[in-house]
Amino acid sequence: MSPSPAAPTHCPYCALQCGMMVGRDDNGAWAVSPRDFPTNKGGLCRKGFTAASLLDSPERLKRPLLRREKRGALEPASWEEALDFVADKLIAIRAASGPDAIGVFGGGGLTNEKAYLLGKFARFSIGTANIDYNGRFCMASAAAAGLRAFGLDRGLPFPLEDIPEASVIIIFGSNPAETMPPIMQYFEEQRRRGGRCIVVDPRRTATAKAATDHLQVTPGTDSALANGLLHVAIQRGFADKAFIAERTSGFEAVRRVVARYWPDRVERITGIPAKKIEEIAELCGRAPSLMALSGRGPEQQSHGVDNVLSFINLVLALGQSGKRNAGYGCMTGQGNGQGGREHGQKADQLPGYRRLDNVRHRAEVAAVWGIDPARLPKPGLSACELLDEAGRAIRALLVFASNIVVSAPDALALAKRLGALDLLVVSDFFLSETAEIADVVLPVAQWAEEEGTMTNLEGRVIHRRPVKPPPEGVRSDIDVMVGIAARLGDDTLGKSADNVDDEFRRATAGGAADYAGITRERIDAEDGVFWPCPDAGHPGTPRLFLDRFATPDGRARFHAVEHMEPAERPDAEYPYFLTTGRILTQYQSGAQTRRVPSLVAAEPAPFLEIHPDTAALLSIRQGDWVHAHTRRGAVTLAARLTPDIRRDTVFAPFHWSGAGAANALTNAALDPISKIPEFKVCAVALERASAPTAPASAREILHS
Ligand SMILES: Nc1nc2c(c(=O)[nH]1)N[C@H]1C(S)=C(S)[C@@H](COP(=O)(O)OP(=O)(O)OC[C@H]3O[C@@H](n4cnc5c(=O)[nH]c(N)nc54)[C@H](O)[C@@H]3O)O[C@H]1N2
Ligand SMILES: Nc1nc2c(c(=O)[nH]1)N[C@H]1C(S)=C(S)[C@@H](COP(=O)(O)OP(=O)(O)OC[C@H]3O[C@@H](n4cnc5c(=O)[nH]c(N)nc54)[C@H](O)[C@@H]3O)O[C@H]1N2
Ligand code: SF4
Ligand SMILES: [Mo]
Repeated sequence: MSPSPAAPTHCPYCALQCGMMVGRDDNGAWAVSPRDFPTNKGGLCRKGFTAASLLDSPERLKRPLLRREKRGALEPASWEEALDFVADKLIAIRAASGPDAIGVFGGGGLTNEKAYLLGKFARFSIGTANIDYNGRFCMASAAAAGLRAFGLDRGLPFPLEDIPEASVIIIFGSNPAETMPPIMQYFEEQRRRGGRCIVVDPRRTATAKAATDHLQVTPGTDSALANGLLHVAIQRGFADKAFIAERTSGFEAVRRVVARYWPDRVERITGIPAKKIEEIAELCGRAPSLMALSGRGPEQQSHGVDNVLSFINLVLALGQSGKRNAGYGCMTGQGNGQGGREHGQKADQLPGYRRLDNVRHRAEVAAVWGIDPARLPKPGLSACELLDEAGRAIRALLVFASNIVVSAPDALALAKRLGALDLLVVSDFFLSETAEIADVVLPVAQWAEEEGTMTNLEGRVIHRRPVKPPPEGVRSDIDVMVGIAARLGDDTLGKSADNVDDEFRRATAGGAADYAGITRERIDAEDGVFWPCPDAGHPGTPRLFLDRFATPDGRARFHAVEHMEPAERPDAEYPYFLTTGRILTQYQSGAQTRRVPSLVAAEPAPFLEIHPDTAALLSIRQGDWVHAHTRRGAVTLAARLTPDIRRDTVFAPFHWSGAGAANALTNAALDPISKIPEFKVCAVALERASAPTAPASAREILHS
């Protein structure tokens, strides 16, 4: 095959949405080359570079698979048979148990148009209230905190180009050097200009090493740290009284609470020396411009919303919000983690960041759909609650773009719940671990075979362009939804799908996340357009809150936060903290990146990071097998000794399944507001093991 001209598009993976060219190389294989786009400035990480190799992967699903007998094997089926099978079951379940017995689970990797249509498919075609998505595992705490404090949730309220302009940046619980490598260009530039960058993380990560300061906190103590910093800053007279009076409300309660977080006490909670807390507070207090950026570290906790709010309090009290080159931002995760949470695949939400419990919002969306607002269901169950009801109130689950068997917390319990369903349907392009246990697997097109828009971590809407047609036998997620809807008696979803670009933008018009003016032509001409952008003449909004916050009175709101312990703390039986997260060369559940040979070669197996002193106490040497167990499950992992982690903490990446699946260990304790699970903190016991335990696949758990 001869090389084909490369076409411009974006990486399928993370929220940076790096620009790339995709075409055939001299050997006829699909290949990626970097493209100069404002987010990545020509940079790409190894995952992005190798993404196109999966387009022609021999493991690609090209025919629907059907489990005709409950305990039988998955066998090839025609599309007609597979969709008929799904629809017949759904109709029977709906008749017996009502529409809410059908759950829909979406993903932050879906385009805006697909996320929009999935919400309509669930609420209108099926009529269920119960749709939620994997973003609930991701930035739900930051989103809830942003809504509470600023009246609006957009990951970063400013473009990346503002980062180098900030004089001081606090990165709390994010490791972009591994999770978004090209973004480091902006932090490096900030340092070159003499800025200070403080990383708060229990591990001395690649990001911490690139920073000027590292605060190696005890897991689960970010809010105590933020309260301590604010305590010192107020005591030293750095509170911005004019800003607080003019642009905020609720400061007094925060002042009272943080008065009790004197540095010695905060040192005892966080492990950060009081002197260091004073130094950093002074630095923040004097900073001409301060940014605080959060990642999943403090967010994926049972007090995730409070953790974020406590840093927002610091930024607000110092007058470092609602102006250029300053403010709080969340570094969103998945490719469309941002857009995916704005357009209706979240349990409480309608397109345009509208709310299902708001009468006006319901009427606006119902008008676009041409239905009576009463036909819209009430808010449904959030992701973990939905999965917990599987096989109980939820009888059927349709999964689009998530590999929950690997990525949800307390995975062994989840596998049992999924096994109790009457019907599990998975739409994917690979036989993920979740697809493996499904009753029906529907093979769909990949990123470079479809067109749509995505919204990156800055709120910049970008254009995903098709580079090649999908392989024969493969359909799109949209075809799947339309095919099922039609069999359920809804012929209108097909019409919506034909004009989904247009209908989607109309459905957002007038909402907080207004995309009405964001056409693909504009995106191409302007390197993306920032929402809100209500009409064709509007320039888009790279910077939010400069004049006013998005609350009804225009003021940002303080929230007094008391530091609270995580749901589980180390004790005599389970003496260490376990935290989980990511490594550079693997993506999420690994369903994609564990199928890329060069990434597998780089990091072939899961491991456990452990401090050499801790390892010595347990007679564990480099590379030894370690049996790690919690109140929920046990795994065996190879020990990776590193002085970069706290002595009381171990770290496991969650990209693998089977015997090394980190989520067999994690705690599904939820934040009461965001309903995010506590992936980042639980208590674990460790012992040296002589051999790895046999891998327990979800399929085996189900049938044991
Ligand atoms: N290589 C790679 N890149 C990715 C992804 C991937 O899977 N692989 N996934 C994408 C997605 S969906 C997301 S959400 C982002 C996530 O991006 P990040 O938020 O950067 O990733 P994590 O590794 O989950 O967590 C960040 C850090 O939190 C720290 N941490 C743990 N507990 C605490 C705590 O109590 N307090 C503080 N302050 N820190 C703590 C961990 O040590 C870890 O270094 O990455 C995106 N990019
Ligand atoms: N222990 C622990 N667990 C975690 C986390 C953690 O830090 N620690 N982080 C959590 C976070 S932040 C996240 S975002 C989740 C992510 O976890 P998952 O939701 O499992 O994310 P992926 O592994 O990306 O799974 C996406 C699946 O959908 C497929 N897919 C991709 N794009 C499409 C598409 O357009 N259509 C369809 N139909 N399929 C598609 C992929 O092949 C893959 O099988 O994991 C969470 N789990
Ligand atoms: S940083 Fe994210 S968007 Fe960029 S190439 Fe890597 S995975 Fe893709
Ligand atoms: Mo995420």
